Amino acid sequence: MRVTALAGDVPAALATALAARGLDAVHAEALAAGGAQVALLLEPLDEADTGPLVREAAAAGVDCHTGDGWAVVVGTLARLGGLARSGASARLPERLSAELGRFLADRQERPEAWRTARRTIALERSCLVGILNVTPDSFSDGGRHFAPGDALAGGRALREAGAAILDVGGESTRPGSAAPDEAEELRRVVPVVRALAGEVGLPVSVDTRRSGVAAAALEAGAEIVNDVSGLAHDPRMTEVVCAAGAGVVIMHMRGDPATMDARATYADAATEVAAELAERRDRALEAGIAREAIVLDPGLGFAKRPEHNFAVLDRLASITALGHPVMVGPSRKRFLGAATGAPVERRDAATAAACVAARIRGARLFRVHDVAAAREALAVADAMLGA
Ligand code: HH2
Repeated sequence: MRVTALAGDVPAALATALAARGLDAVHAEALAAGGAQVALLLEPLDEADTGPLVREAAAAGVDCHTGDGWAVVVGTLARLGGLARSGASARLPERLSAELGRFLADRQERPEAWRTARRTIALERSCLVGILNVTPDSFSDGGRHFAPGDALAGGRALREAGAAILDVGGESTRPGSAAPDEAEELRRVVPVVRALAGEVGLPVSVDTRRSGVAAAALEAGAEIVNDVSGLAHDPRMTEVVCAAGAGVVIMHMRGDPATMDARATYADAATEVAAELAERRDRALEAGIAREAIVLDPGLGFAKRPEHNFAVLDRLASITALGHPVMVGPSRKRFLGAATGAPVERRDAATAAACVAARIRGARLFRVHDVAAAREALAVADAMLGA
């Protein structure tokens, strides 16, 4: 007899091994899905809930580690599903089983598409989002597309390079930057959005924290709002997104670009970022934004030091488990310079590498300056992942 390891971290490995040995494909996939090992952190937890949780987890064959106000449960999806049962056969107090059940149901979502105000964007393959900053001061491409004619040429070049979405921003959000006033942001963004939406033929996203700018851009033909504040900056933003049926990127940040660096303190960056993003997502859903319209983004470089960005990238599963497509924006950022020593104008290879790492960890959308380089690297990852 020979022992061969199955690739435990690759969902297809067990299903393929079983199917290759004669099990029918549906049965093999169901067994592989149910057999996947999952670890979940439950917090904050009432003291009164700890006893039943420990007891019922043991009965369900799920490992349970508890501490002051928290628990970690580790088990197969099938066993965790049993633990989360509600109704007459419930094992846990209702408030625990309901939340656990909801989380496991979301986790099963495999979002392969993104609904915007004008279409549905397929996400079976990596989707490249080309950056068009119409700002005089963006950290890597400031000033380049400031005039509308230049922006249009820039948009066409991004399309030729393989971009599927164009992201137009009129405010630099580099650390410590000051925001332009709203009239100035509108002047920069709206004519460019109108020209791109009319003439380039790709979906246009507007990168703004202001509802007034978002509304004007949507009116001018944009169909996605990319809000780096995660809908927290402007209380009217959610309403504007809802009214237009726009796609929305909810990104993680703490504070604002002027203050965020001081708030880059985490005991465990990956779980804290995921929990804070989940809270923002929940608010968006409660306010009526459609589930299929929401993309989540960990906000690389926003209120994060290099080690936090790498931890978040490596543990992107904490965010993909929320059941939405995930976007990442590593392009030319400082944390890549920290790893490579390269200055901002020589970070496109590192950007492509970060995109591939994120793709392997489950990201589907990649916001980059150099679309051609990232696209080529991601084509290899897509082929490997069977997309
Ligand atoms: N990063 C920047 C701006 N917008 N949006 C999303 N969803 N994700 C990101 O990571 C992200 C973003 C910052 O990068 P850039 O636009 O290149 O620079 P600046 O803010 O200086 O214009």
